[in-house]
Amino acid sequence: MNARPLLAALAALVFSCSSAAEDGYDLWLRAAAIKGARADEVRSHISEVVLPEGGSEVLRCAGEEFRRGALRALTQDVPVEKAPAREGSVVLGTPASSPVVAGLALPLQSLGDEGYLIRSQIVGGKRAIVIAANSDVGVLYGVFQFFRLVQSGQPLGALDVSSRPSTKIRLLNHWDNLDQHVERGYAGQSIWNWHKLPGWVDPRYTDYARANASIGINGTVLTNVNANATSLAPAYIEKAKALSGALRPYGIRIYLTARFSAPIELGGLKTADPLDPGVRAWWKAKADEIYAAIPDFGGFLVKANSEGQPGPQDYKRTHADGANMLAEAVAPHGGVVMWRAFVYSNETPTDRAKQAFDEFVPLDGRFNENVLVQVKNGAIDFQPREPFHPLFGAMPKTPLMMEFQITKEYLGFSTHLAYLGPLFEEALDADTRVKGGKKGVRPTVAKVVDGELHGYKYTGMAGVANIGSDRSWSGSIFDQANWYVYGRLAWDPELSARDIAEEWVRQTFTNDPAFVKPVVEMMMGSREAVVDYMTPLGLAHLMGTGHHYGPAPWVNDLGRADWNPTYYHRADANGIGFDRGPAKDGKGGSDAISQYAPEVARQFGDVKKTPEQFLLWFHHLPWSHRVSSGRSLWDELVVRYTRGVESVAKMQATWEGMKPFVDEERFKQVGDYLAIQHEEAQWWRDACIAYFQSINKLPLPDGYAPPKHPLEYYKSLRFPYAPGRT
Ligand code: GCV
Repeated sequence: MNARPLLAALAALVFSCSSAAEDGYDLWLRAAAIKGARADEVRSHISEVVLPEGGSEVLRCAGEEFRRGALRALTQDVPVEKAPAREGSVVLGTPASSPVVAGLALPLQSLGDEGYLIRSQIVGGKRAIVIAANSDVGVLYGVFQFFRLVQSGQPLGALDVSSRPSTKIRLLNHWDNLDQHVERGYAGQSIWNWHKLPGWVDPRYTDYARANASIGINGTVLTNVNANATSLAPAYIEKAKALSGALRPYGIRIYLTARFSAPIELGGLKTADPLDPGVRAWWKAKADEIYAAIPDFGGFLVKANSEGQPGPQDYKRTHADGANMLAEAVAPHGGVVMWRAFVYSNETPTDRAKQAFDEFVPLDGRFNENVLVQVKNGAIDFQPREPFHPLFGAMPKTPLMMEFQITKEYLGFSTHLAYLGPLFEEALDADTRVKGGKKGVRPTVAKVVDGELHGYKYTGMAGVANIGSDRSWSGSIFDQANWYVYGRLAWDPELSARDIAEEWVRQTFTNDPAFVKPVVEMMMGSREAVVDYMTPLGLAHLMGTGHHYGPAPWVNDLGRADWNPTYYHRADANGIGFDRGPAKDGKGGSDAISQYAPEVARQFGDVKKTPEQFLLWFHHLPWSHRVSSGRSLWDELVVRYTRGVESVAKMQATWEGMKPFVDEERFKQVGDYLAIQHEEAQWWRDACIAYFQSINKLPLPDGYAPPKHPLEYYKSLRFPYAPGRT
């Protein structure tokens, strides 16, 4: 590699970036120049970099990332050597690529295919830091981890860090349409410019790949699960091939969504019946065609027989029949099929929360080895808070992938500050209490997903991306933290949301404790604030029709019962909440609780033992019901709604105090968005209180202000152009 042109380019990059506005484009990889004594310390540990000669594209990227990181941190390049020439060198490589690394006999075995080791040790008589792995991508991940330590002010003197991912497939799911509209996207248009591909490969794709690799994401589903068969047409395979070329050097594989009816729409067949030999042959040929263009294509993601999407049930076949047909097509190439469990039907007379379980549990053991069933964290739909999905733990013979939503469809789009780390952590840490898994392993959702409990061969996590064409990628600076925390937890579900928030804050803003502490605190409380002002005490799905922006708990006239907020809250003059306990005398609950393991079902079935945060998810209770604070349920709802608004006011005050630490542009954007959030939190509170009060006719507790407007005002609001619509 000729170092000079690269150096010149990197130097130009650093200096152009340092004078540019802080618009968030550089994400957590912003890598501010380090100053003072810390700069001397860092310099003493990275006086040169020892790189293997040649090597794969991925390894070359690891070397470039190292040099870029060093240049940004220290505003000077580090010399490249073949062996340590001076004290304080950093050695990168695998035993296969680097004779220096091979000579060190490092304990790499336990790191698997993607893990890394970072360690301080003497190499060739010189003090050094070694970043080593079994694979080139492991080295790349190690370099990113190293700069995480550098940029977050960690000591570098005695490093001994090793890490390997808990899940194999760590994906973003883009709900991006071919016309660049992003379903549930609040950050502009899709970054995939299908029209200009394959001729124009936007350099932004490389920045996207770097950002993802830096947090361990190793794949991306380019297209919406509400799929368009055109994405599998030859011209689009060429476009996807060009994209895969941009992402591959950073270890990112591409995946596509498969529209189940594609054999009819693209192939001109009369049927898409998964047991039809012609249909099977069509998919096999399609898979062969894709793999001929993209040899490391990851596979297909499928939404079938859900919200109007075609699927195997159109032919009276099962989800397993459909998934297995596609799995057979990609298996010879090492691909996988991710089949979504997000299915519910208006025609099915049971609680929507029960339907995925009822549909999929009987199919356990009937999926091919390379099928993963992808399950949302909760049984309804990415609400501000849901109990964990009862499918986790209930399909021991089928790999279950976690699906989180990073984009905030139900949590205030990109103008509300809501750090999702606590939401993800709460779901992953939930104890399913299922029996029969590996002895000694606590059966948490994380342990189901990472395969430890049931010994799955394939494991994975998917996050519905919040990325778009906005300069800030995610629609706001703080929404970048949600992309970041998702990636970090997909790598290691045991990490703490708080630690990850701190890591992100340090890299994105500053290491100054006067900033880090209050901002991490603010982030950690932010999701709970949203729960309070939108859906306290286990309420769910009270959002406006279609766009899901703002409150509309009164809506009861939609085409499908289970799209109406009234279906979820069931408020009447006597009480509120969804009874999911057992049915009594033909009346009462939906019995959704019986889908959980017996101990969990007992807890959720008992009003006194149900965690208050899920109270109205599982129980229909009188307005006068006493909650743990001693207040009536109604008073408690009002208190929580109000508390949510007050929490946002506190966030505003915290942010005001951060002015000395933040550049003008980011300070202003965050402050302005918090003002929008405050106004909208008040709107949520007032609209919900006005509506529920119109039903129960109860007075507000003393000292609590009435809604600012009459209910009719809130009902009259319309948002025909809210972003992200279907
Ligand atoms: C992609 C919710 C969203 C839809 C989304 C669907 C899904 O219903 O509102 O936009 O469709 O979930 O996850 O498939």
